[in-house]
Amino acid sequence: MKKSSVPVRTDLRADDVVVGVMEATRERRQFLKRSLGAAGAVAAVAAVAAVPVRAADPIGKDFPAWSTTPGTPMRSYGQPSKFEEKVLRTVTPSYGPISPGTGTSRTPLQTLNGTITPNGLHFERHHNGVPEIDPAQHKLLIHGMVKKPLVFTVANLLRYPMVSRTCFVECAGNSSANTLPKPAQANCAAIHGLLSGSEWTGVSLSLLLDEAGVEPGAKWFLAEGADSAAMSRSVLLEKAYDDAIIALYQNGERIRPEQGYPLRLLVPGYQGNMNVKWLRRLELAAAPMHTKDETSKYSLLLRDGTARQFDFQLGVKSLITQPSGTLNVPSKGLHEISGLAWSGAGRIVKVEVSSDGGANWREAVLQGPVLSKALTRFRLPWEWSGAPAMLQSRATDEKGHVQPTRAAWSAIYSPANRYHNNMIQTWAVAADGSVSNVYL
Ligand SMILES: Nc1nc2c(c(=O)[nH]1)N[C@H]1C(S)=C(S)[C@@H](COP(=O)(O)O)O[C@H]1N2
Ligand SMILES: [Mo]
Repeated sequence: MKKSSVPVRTDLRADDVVVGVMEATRERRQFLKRSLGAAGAVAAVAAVAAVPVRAADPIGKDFPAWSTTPGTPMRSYGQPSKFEEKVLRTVTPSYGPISPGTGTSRTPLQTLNGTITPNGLHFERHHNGVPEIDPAQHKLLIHGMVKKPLVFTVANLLRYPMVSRTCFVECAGNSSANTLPKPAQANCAAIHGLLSGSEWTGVSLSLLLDEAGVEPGAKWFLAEGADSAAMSRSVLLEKAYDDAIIALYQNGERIRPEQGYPLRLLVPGYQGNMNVKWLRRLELAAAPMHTKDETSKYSLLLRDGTARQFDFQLGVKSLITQPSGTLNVPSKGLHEISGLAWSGAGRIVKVEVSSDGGANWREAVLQGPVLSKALTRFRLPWEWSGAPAMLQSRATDEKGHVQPTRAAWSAIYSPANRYHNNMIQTWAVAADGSVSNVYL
């Protein structure tokens, strides 16, 4: 005989289950008896469908309206619940009327969970606004030290075999607020929100370069954007043969205008800046080009007064996102500490959490799958006694890099350096549960 398909409720006390089910069953039976009398089977089925069958709600007095009335129809592009309308990017003011699109908007890391950033909440960093590019007119040129210069239309590129890379994109200037002398009292988005994680899909750069035929002696390529900032960066050719792609899709749909529509260079684990959006040109060369975006900017100022240029890879880093700055711990007792860890060098192998400012550490659980150069979620139960606490996380990657303390990081870089801040973050929890950003 076929088994009943009615799910067994295990979340209610035995009394509730028995009473609840019986009530509903009894009323339904009485109702069926009444309506079946003269009308016959077909009419009865129609009547059953039209009249709410649910009479008593075991988890409240009456069923809420959404359980007793039909829902809204389908729509061709979905939106988040209206109750989540406050989950937004933090937009920093633009640099003024000359270029209103220059600036950043930041991912609300403190209100998200998991490891993938919804496309509408991916952080933005534009050096001269978002261009509106017609994909039918956009072209990508590959030239310089190649046997056969090639021009690709977007339609051409869409015909190539594709691969996906699940990885983070982090601006080299992320967390720069914490390189300033005083800790900003702000939330995770404001301090660390130039960080997002996505699955990017597109064409392996090596495939396109092989088609153009790389000349011996070529060691670098210049990547140039089609925006009016003409973002241009020199990248070592090795990266093209490692994991760089020309990305066309972001989390399954075509890349958003803010992320580089119709295509961007994706160099997993490298400075966000090098993921050139609205990509229009790749020029192969024997040496780097020393563009404005890699001389005056995006090179690292060191303690000894020199600058380190072409340091592409982002360091191992982690961050507790819950609880975090301005998010209060509501009560004493059990909470889950959760956050993100990532490294430009590969996989995260360990995240340790301290609640006493680094005196003692406990190993957090890493949520799988743990992917190379991707955001990794860590979690750890935490019993809060109500006493003031100093929460920290410290990540280690598969190459053995350990996230530095503020002191260790500051020993390398000039006080004027704002890039590549991967130092350990400290969130102070006060006795009243309020969380603030502190330097330790
Ligand atoms: N063409 C172009 N590419 C660009 C930029 C830009 O302004 N123009 N900004 C860069 C910077 S500084 C960063 S951090 C990343 C940000 O990518 P996102 O806006 O998709 O988050 O894009 C990079 N690529
Ligand atoms: Mo950036």
